Amino acid sequence: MTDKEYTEMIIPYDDAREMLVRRLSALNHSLHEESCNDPIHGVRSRIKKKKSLEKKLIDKYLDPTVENAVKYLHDIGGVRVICYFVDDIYTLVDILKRQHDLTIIEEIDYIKNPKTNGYRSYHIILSIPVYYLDCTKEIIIEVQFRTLSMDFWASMEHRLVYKKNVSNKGKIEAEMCRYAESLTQLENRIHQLRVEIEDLTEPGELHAF
Ligand code: 0O2
Repeated sequence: MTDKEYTEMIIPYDDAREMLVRRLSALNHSLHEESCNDPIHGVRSRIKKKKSLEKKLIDKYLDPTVENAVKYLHDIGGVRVICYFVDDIYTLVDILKRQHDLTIIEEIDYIKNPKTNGYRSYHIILSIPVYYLDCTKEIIIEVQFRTLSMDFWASMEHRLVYKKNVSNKGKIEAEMCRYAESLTQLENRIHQLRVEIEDLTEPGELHAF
């Protein structure tokens, strides 16, 4: 695809990405008003770069055309939502699934079923309508929900080994897998602390943490 074709293709993806980020921010505000407990630590989003989009198509034995990108790639627009706790992720996913104009295309729960390398995250592929002057476009976006510790692990693993040719890969992967388990245990323990704190706190005092 040419640079011009790429630039034109990504416009609605960028609009959809921005709309979803705003929605998540509004959700965070309303959950804060309801329970004084913002579930979202931060949101990052990106549009896949032309080179990496073309590489992904070629890796799938497809011609790197705009048509193939739109038809076969679900992560041209990507949003990553970083939460404090695992149950925050499930709350947000449930709320998004109840928003009528969003269509859930696919869900992968790598939290209940982590990948063998230790990767944990909750992925949703959804389509969101983007309204233009003369038409409405349903745009597909990939949303990844992670806790802080899942994001820490995945960012490090992405930097060190994910889709990379490194020597000693097996050893590094095994070590990273052990760290994923340790982080899960740590996260579970911190979750228990949250429950203990909530049990000892009067409802009116919840804003204290
Ligand atoms: P990048 O560089 O982050 O964009 P797909 O690859 O999307 O056609 P697949 O493999 O079924 O289909 O999708 P999956 O497993 O849901 O992975 C999609 C994205 O999740 C990846 O995008 C990564 O961002 C993230 N991901 C999945 N597995 C791993 C993992 O083992 N380690 C890390 N660090 N991230 C992972 P990309 O395009 O592969 O990579």
